[in-house]
Amino acid sequence: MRPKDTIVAPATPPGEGGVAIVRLSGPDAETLLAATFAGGTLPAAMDSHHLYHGRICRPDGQLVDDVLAVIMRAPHSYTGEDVVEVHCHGGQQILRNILDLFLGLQARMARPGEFTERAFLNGRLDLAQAEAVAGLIEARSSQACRVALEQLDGRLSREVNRFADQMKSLLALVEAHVDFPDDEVGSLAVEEVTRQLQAVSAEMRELAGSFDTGRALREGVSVLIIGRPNVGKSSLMNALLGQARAIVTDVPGTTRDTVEEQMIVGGFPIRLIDTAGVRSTDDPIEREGVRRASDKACSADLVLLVVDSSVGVTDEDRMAMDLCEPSRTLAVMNKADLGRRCDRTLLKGLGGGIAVSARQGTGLEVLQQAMVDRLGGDTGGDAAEHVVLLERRHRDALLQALRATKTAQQAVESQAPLECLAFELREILDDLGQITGETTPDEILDQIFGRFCIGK
Ligand SMILES: Nc1nc2c(ncn2[C@@H]2O[C@H](COP(=O)(O)OP(=O)(O)O)[C@@H](O)[C@H]2O)c(=O)[nH]1
Ligand SMILES: [Mg+2]
Repeated sequence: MRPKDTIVAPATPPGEGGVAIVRLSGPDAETLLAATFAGGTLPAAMDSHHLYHGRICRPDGQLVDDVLAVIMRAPHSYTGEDVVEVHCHGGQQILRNILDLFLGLQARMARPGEFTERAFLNGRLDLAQAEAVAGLIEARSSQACRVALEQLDGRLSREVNRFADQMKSLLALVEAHVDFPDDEVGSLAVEEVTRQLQAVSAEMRELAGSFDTGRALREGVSVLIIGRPNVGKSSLMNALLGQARAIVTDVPGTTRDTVEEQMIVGGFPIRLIDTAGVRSTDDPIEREGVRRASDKACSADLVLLVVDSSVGVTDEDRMAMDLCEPSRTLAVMNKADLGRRCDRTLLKGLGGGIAVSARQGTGLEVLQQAMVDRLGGDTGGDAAEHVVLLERRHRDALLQALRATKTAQQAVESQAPLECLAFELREILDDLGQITGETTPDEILDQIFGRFCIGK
């Protein structure tokens, strides 16, 4: 299964930079460096994992670039094969010249994700860890980074392997009964089997549920700003973002559609969405905006209901309030600089009403903390203590395993032949193995690694 050819690709993104890195992996990596490198230390004499200064030259001796080169000899490299990295100047043409040079020798251009695929095939990483590499590269917030790093460190794999180990010992027990029904194995303790199946499915269900957090980390949590016109929704959005994105005017009804921006709060990526003011209106375009706002209020992870602190809660505010699900809503009393005429008891259950002034920038930190606390219930807190699934594929494999666990339980309860139970236990093992890559079909592997960037 070990690939025999040597692959090459840029490991740094396209564009200009101080340094670009060309990476080679495979049995000829060192030979290829030896054929092109001129310096004080020749590749054969280089220590593994040490950087050496020299020049990359064409076979006719023509200089290509002044570089640093490193050999990471098998098996102690990312791919488990001989890996060479050439650190050249970060220019597009230089990079192309060096790539062309290696391609003109025996190297082949790597497919996307092929380095990580080789690491997986050579047993350097399991599949969940390999996917974590992509998750880490894509991570856009500190929490997403942390979860991906833990997965790379094998936290998810250990958890999944623990479930698999339990199922394996159960299977061994059941198989012993199938093979030697009259032997000294003792009668299969039905209650014990049921207990173990229940325990493992409870844990698998919890892990599968953590995908909600993982998805929030990857895609961002949606926070919708809602309220009647002119209470300062767009101003609040701008104040939170610290930049003028949404249009702010004195004329009620300016923000006719929704405006979306990204920000990070408490390590969580947030998609902040400004909406048209909620009110009854005859203008069809504005009505459409209001309709979209109420649609979004239903699907948002968190709603910021803005009221005008200096005016108090009006009938139109109540219209907006009616669109909100209290457990996912925080009331914000904006324009606190103009005074406070708001009856806070009306905002009870909506976080009590947090006083801010979008204009003066006061109260924003308290609001951000309240947002984190609200989101933390099903995101932050979870992420810190438990394993979090980042991949829908992992969640689906767990759900599949859960279905097989249920069938296994039914087999036990209905006293079906033990072969049926053994069959379901093998199914569970197969499903769990999809996460770590033991049982993942080749075409799925191709899909997974195909999503990676070139050079990873
Ligand atoms: N005094 C004061 N005025 C504000 C504040 N926030 C917004 N405004 C003003 O209220 C008006 C409406 O603001 P805008 O953000 O467009 O409201 P929206 O219709 O809810 O999006 C503008 O004139 C803002 O300058 C605030 O905190 N204090
Ligand atoms: Mg607006």
